[in-house]
Amino acid sequence: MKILVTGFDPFDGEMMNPSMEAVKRLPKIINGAKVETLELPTVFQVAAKQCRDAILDRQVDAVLCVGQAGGRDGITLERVAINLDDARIPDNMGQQPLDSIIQADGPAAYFSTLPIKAMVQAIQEVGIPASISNTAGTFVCNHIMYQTLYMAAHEFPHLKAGFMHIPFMTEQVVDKPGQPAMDLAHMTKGLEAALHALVDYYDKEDLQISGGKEF
Ligand code: PCA
Repeated sequence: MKILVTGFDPFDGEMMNPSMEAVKRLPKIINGAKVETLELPTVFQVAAKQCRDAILDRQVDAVLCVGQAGGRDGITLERVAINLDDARIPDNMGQQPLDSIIQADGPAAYFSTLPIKAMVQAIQEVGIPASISNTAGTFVCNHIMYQTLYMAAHEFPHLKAGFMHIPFMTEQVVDKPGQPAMDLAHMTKGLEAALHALVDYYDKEDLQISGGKEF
């Protein structure tokens, strides 16, 4: 089995993006699965095209895209991606779509096809805070999750796909008093635990446990 794990380049004036830093530090094999990694630009459409090229070139069975969600205090597995781009800030190419449908013939939303509850539980079991999130926002992270699930629905029926948001890493909040952060080693360990569970549950029903922290 082969899993593509992507991270993003830095955006919004940051020097680093913890998603790519964590992805770079993953082992090459997790729970018997080959781990392929890729850095995506924080750019609408371009990120989706590069992700599609990698899915085709590397013939992967699953894709987990990872991104930074500054302000969150734990690792979150996203449940849903919506068919909308609505950018608070310009992306890394200066594009700022507003209230823009991603795919005219696509559904309003796609649910993650990854075993998100099992992944949350696996992260918690290694001692790292994790929960399900019910919004991936409306910036490039929601965009890539929606686009990847759209590709899976239209071109790659075997492919399972989903998204994980991780907090700022500690170095990023030195100048942001009061903002939550996690150290990179913990985020990498949590990501690895989640991928371990992805392999265990790839062909199984996800766990039916409570995984959210919102009402
Ligand atoms: N986070 C952004 C895009 C890139 C990233 O790491 C987001 O949450 O949309």
